[in-house]
Amino acid sequence: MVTVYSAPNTRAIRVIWVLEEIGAKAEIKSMPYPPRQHAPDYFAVNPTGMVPLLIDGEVRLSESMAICDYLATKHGSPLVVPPNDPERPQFLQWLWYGESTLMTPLSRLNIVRQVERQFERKGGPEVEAIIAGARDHVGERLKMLEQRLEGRDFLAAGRLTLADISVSYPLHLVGMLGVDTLLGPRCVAYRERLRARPAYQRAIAVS
Ligand SMILES: N[C@@H](CCC(=O)N[C@@H](CS)C(=O)NCC(=O)O)C(=O)O
Repeated sequence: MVTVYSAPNTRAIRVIWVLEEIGAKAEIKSMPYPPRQHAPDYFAVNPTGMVPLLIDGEVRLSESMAICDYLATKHGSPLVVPPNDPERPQFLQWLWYGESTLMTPLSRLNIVRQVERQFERKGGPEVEAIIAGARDHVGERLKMLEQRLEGRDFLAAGRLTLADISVSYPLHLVGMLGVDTLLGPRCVAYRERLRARPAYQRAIAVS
């Protein structure tokens, strides 16, 4: 059976959501976050200490979207838009946007918040400048998502695909980081639409 190492509120949600959408069984090993602090033995399994990690026989993968693609393709799921489909380019665009363009400034914001929590105080003007820059970038980058969602429920092919599952995580992080005001109305409705899926709710509960 497939094993997935996970922690709450991490990119492992994407993987477990895919498993739930395709109805595939897996053993989910959920650890408190961050595993490097709360589950140091995990370093013996994954030397980066990061989640998610998938083990399927000889196959070991530790990039969330690679795992999602691997699982969905293995099960012949319509979550993947195939190479000959005219919607494939847009599928790829939004799949990568979710883990690169949108995640990059959110990760900056996340790191600053974690350090502030660790030292129990706000940073000086330099730190404030990093926060302001990251917020600006998130806001700018969300505008292209807002535009894409005009007249669409999903990002590509008129159905839920891995592109939506990719973008769902940075949208989750936007909420966790308390910058929801950066979301336009279509992004808010889109996030709600994704969250309303029973498979998503089950994934959140077990991640
Ligand atoms: N690009 C990787 C990023 C994985 C990643 O950053 N995981 C975070 C949780 S979302 C993590 O495990 N951080 C803990 C750490 O760095 O110690 C992916 O998509 O899986």
